[in-house]
Amino acid sequence: MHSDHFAAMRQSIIDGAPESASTLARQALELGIGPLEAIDQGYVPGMTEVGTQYAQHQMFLPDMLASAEAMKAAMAVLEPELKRRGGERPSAGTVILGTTKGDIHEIGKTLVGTLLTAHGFKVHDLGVDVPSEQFAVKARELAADVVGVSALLTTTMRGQKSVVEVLDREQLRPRVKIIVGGAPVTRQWAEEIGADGYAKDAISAVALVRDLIQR
Ligand code: B1M
Repeated sequence: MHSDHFAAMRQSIIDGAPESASTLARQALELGIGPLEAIDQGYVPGMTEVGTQYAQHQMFLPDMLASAEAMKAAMAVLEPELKRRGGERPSAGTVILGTTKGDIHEIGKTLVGTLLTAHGFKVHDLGVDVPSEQFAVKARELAADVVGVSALLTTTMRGQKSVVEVLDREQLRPRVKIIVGGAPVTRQWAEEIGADGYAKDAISAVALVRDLIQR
């Protein structure tokens, strides 16, 4: 029904056009398009196309950066709405979130945090390029239930293994559960490094965290 609108959203990301991305996000809400629907069907496909074109050398680093800015402009409109729809409710648990050391990709991790917050979890986002030890320090300080580690580069995935090792060494496990995610991450990798769970996207991350806390 809204396919033209989704196509325009996708194009705003490919064009690296923050103003257009944010205007389209506002219009989407006015048209009754859900914020998650806008992200999934409009903006994320744009990012996927950018990644493909970058890999094929049809786009370069500054283009990818401009696309990320456009994505952030859209998210700035959609995130408050996602959180608002989640509403106020008692905390379902505390989650520490961050992207591994050496990795500055933040969009997917931030989306995971937004959805967790919208579903009643208290989220402490450590940001990007986070040393493994910092996950452990915050988990202890906030008596966290779950630590979530994102990695977007094959080279920084090993930072997820390092977080597992540090939390083991600090004897924070098994009380604190560890989940991992990010484009190159697989369930097999999660099992191999001894993480408690893997989520392929932000929606399944919410279900996974809920499941791990209730277990
Ligand atoms: Co980068 N980059 N990048 N980049 N970038 C990728 C990841 C890449 C696949 C592009 C490509 O070559 N096709 C490639 C990685 C190759 C690899 O290692 N396999 C790549 C590269 C090579 C690089 C640089 C090395 C480029 C260079 O400098 N030569 C460099 C590295 C910088 C660094 O981190 N040290 C770099 C830089 C950048 C920018 C800074 C320009 C920018 C990031 C800006 C920012 O975040 N503020 C950027 C971008 C935008 C991308 C792509 C195009 C898009 C990533 C994104 O935001 N996707 C990406 C290509 C792609 O993924 N198709 C690419 C949208 C987001 C919603 O999806 O992040 O996958 P995603 O998150 C999803 C799931 O993965 C999951 O849920 C999310 C929502 O559903 N998920 C989790 C994520 N984290 C989770 C955690 C969980 C659970 C689920 O639990 C804890």
